[in-house]
Formats: sequence, C-alpha cells, structure tokens
Amino acid sequence: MTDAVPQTPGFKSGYVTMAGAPNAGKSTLLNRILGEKISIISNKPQTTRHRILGICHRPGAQIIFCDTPGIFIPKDPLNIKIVDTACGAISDADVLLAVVDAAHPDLSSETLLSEKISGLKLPIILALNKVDLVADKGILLEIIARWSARLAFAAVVPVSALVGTQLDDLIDAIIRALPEGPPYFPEDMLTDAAERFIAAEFIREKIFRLTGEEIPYASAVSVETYQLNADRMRLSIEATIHLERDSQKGIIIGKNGAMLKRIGTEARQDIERMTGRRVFLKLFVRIQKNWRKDAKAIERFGY
Ligand SMILES: Nc1nc2c(ncn2[C@@H]2O[C@H](COP(=O)(O)OP(=O)(O)OP(=O)(O)O)[C@@H](O)[C@H]2O)c(=O)[nH]1
Ligand SMILES: [Mg+2]
Repeated sequence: MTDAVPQTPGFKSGYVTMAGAPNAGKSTLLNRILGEKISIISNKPQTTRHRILGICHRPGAQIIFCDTPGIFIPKDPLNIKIVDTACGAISDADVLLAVVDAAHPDLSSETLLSEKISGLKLPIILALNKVDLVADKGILLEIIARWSARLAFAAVVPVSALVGTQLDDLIDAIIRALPEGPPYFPEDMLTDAAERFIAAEFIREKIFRLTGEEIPYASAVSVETYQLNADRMRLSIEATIHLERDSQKGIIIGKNGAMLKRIGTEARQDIERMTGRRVFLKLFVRIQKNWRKDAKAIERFGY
C-alpha cells in the first residue's frame, strides 16, 4: 500500500544518529519525538545496549533516528561490544545529533564524545538536553562556548526531552541539515525493530528501574516464545532473565516472588500498550555464569 513512495522534489530524508554520554537522555528524546515508547529509559547509565531505529515522519521530510548506547570507556567484553555499536552508528549517519546533559555537565565525557565525533564530514547538531533542570541560563552559554571551541555545529538547540521543550526547533534544524532524497520507509512505520525484541527490552527496562546495584548490568533477557493465540486477541510470551551469579537470583525473584512479579506486571502492561493485545507473560530466571565475559553468550543474547 505505502511501499511505492512517489518521489517529491525537495523531499528530505536521512539517518540521524543520536550520540552522547550514558544517561544524557537520548532514548527519552527519541520516544518524545516519536510520541511512542520504542527505546527503553531508566535513570541508570548504560540502559540502551543496541541501535534503536525510530522513524519520524514530517511534511516534506523523513528523519530516521538511530538511538545508540551511551559512549564511555568500556572495561569488559560486553561493554566493548556495546560502545562499538554506538561508534559504528556514528560513521553511518547523514547527520549527527550530539545529545548532552546540560544539567550535569561533565568534562571527561564531553572530551570523549567530541573526540569520537571530531573529523566527521557530516553536519553535527548539538542538543543541550534537560534544560528544565537548569535555572541559571548562563550555564548553557558556558556549555555552548566550550563545545563551540571544540567543534563547528550546524545548529545548537537547548531542549528538554522530558518536558518537550523546543523539540520543533530541533526537528527544523535537523531537516535543514538533511540531504534531499526519497523516504526510505512507509509512512506508517515507526521502527524496524520487531515487537518481540521490544518486548524483551521492556522486561530489561523494568530490571533497570526496579533493581539496584549490579543486577541491571548483570542481566540479559531472551524471549523463548512469542505466540498469538488462535483468536488472535491474546499474546503468550515466555522470557528468560539471565543473570551471572546464584546470589543475584534471590534478588530478582524477591521475597515470596514479589520482585519478579512486579517486573512481569509492569513489562506486561508496556507490551499490552504496544501491541493493543492482552498479554500473558511468563518469566524464568537462569544463571549463566559470568556471561558478560563470554563472547559466545554475549552474541547469543543479541549483542
Ligand atoms: N529532568 C529531565 N530529565 C530527563 C530529560 N531527558 C531525560 N531525562 C532523564 O534522564 C535519565 C536518562 O534518560 P535516558 O533517555 O535513558 O538516557 P540515555 O541517554 O538514553 O541513556 P543510556 O541509554 O544509558 O545511554 C532518565 O531518568 C530520564 O527520565 C530531560 O529533558 N529533563
Ligand atoms: Mg538510552
């Protein structure tokens, strides 16, 4: 139906990689722009582990956002893979959207990000996020001055992904920087990620939000069954939470199973919202000793 898209003169399209330090608000910004939850969010750094594509349709333009894991100095094999994913997405882009947390400026992560993106032959837009938390606007000017001394930007836009401030200005700046070209995706498409993948991500998000210490970082989620029932109304999902050590199992299950139940209920609600179907979600917990150091396990879990 929408597959054969007519070419309109002056139409703009392209890939916009969102890059930044962990916790800068990249995934929040993507979801807010799309008006749908596609990428998972938590207040802990290193929530996103994959490239997540989000397609934004505007009159005369199609912006294909690529949310990426935060860039930091990785120490273990899993994080080396994850940061590689983010850096790979930078070189593939038509436009780079650098997202920085203006409320918690951090010089070492500014240096790291600017080193990764300097030398790129593509327009770079700087989004200063979380301005809702910045009372003293002089701080924004300082951050802008610091960044402008390092790199030349096509635009600098202060935004709040959480509140939704100045997002239209950001979109306009991105469209200006995009090359002319036809839309790559049909108009009704928001992401190329499979529902099954996003379901696993929703479960991982609940682990990030509800558990502390090392548990979120030691967890991976795989979906074993993802089945539509005969009446096509209900979805049965079986998923496994993989952890590294026996001691972590008790924490994720919780007292009388309360933690696992809460993770399951909150993830199910998100999956129901996404699919518009009733969902039966069954969670299992498995220990895969030190999987973050095991190249095969890292690959098996999709990283
Ligand atoms: N106050 C405020 N908080 C924000 C804003 N944008 C994001 N946050 C919060 O910042 C935290 C991190 O947001 P994420 O969207 O997960 O950040 P990220 O850059 O995707 O992080 P990683 O995936 O770990 O790289 C969450 O607690 C968000 O609610 C904002 O504009 N204002
Ligand atoms: Mg993220």
